[in-house]
Amino acid sequence: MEPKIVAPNDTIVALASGPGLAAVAVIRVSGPGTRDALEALCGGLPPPRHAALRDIGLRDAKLDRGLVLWFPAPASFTGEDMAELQLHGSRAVIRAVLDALLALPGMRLAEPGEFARRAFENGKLDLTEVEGLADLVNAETEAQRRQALAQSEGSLRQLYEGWRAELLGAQALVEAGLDFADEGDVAIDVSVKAGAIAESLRESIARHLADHRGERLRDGFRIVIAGPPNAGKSSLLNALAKRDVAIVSEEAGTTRDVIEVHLDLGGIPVILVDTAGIREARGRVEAEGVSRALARVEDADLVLWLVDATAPVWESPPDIDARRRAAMSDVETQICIVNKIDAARVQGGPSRIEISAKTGEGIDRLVAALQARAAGLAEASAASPPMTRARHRTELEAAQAALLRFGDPALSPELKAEELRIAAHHLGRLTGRIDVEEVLGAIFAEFCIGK
Ligand SMILES: Nc1nc2c(ncn2[C@@H]2O[C@H](COP(=O)(O)OP(=O)(O)OP(=O)(O)O)[C@@H](O)[C@H]2O)c(=O)[nH]1
Ligand SMILES: [Mg+2]
Repeated sequence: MEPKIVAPNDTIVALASGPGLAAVAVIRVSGPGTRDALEALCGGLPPPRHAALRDIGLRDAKLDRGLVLWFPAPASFTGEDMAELQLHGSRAVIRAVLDALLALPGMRLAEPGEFARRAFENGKLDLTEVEGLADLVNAETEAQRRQALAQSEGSLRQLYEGWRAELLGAQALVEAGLDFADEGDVAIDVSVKAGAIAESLRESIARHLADHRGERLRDGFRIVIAGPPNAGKSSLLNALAKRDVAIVSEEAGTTRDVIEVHLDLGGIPVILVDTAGIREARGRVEAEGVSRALARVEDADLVLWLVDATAPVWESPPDIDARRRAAMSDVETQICIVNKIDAARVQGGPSRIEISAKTGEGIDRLVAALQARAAGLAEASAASPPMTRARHRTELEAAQAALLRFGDPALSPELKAEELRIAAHHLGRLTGRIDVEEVLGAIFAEFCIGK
């Protein structure tokens, strides 16, 4: 990235570790006043990038003793002069040291995400790396950690910058073709070359857009439990969550709302959803419940269709137009489950799993099947870095639309060059090379520690 050096006058300070008691707390300082702050409170500058044990406080008022790290610009996280103080993690120590720092001229508390923002503005990180870092700070499962770490280290930046460079190359070719319009052969040659680049990019972007795994891994893989009333859906939710989340009763039509539980399934984040039993509803409230259940089934990554072994007929799942799921057709999207096998003898079937939510029989097998599916999801996304956010999808769709218009043979070379410029513009917005001011606030707010 081309570094845009910004030199705000104020120096920012913040507690970088979470609030609450801890053995050690970390306070970070960034900006031009960092050097003076270390001189005032830590007895001078330690050697750069080496931890030094120091008394911290004013000469006549020692506040704590801790490790001090000094990172002179530009080799720091933000690109500015920076320091880190590792203190004892009590509220009293943190308060006293923050107050002492804030009493220095030009020092103020950082806004949420302001360290990352300065790193971005100084060209230390591109926007996808900032997003990866925010995801890493917020990661809850192993697969989320892996994906966020790769993104924070530039996996998506490299991909998108590579595409943008190819687009700019194709644009240069088309523009060169305009200059050689009189020399027919040369003009045709460059236009064929540019066309080939654009076509191959269009295919790469289409493949990337069809891959929803990164977004699922970031937000949670949605598993919806659905089936006729009284099949034991809420009992299964409770068994999988290992706690009493949903009301269970022998009355058909107990669950009317949608109930969500967040689970870590072998490192994969899962949103497990319990729904109202699907039947001809009796009354307005139940009808609303059934319509919500159907909407969740439509939107699910995986449906667990549950039937009751003791029921005379086993209902089939509703025939739903799962448009979005069709995009992930390489992953199986439904598992049929027969529940209450403790109460009725059932004939084993090849494509279903038999369980008892009551005794726990078969639950291990179901969990193993869900884990295998979830692991497949995480593995596939390790091959090439997938997009992780709606923001990426929006920009890539706009780039793709421009590339499609570029492919129109009736388009003049001038307009073709313009379409390539538009596509490159959207890729530039992905990495934050091009004006993205309106999205920055929301991204940097994700760094709110301890929210
Ligand atoms: N014998 C037996 N009973 C079960 C089992 N699972 C659930 N039940 C019972 O079946 C009844 C219905 O269970 P729920 O979990 O409320 O069923 P549901 O599918 O959520 O029902 P609705 O919310 O009304 O659609 C309750 O009386 C449960 O105790 C099971 O594995 N074996
Ligand atoms: Mg229920």
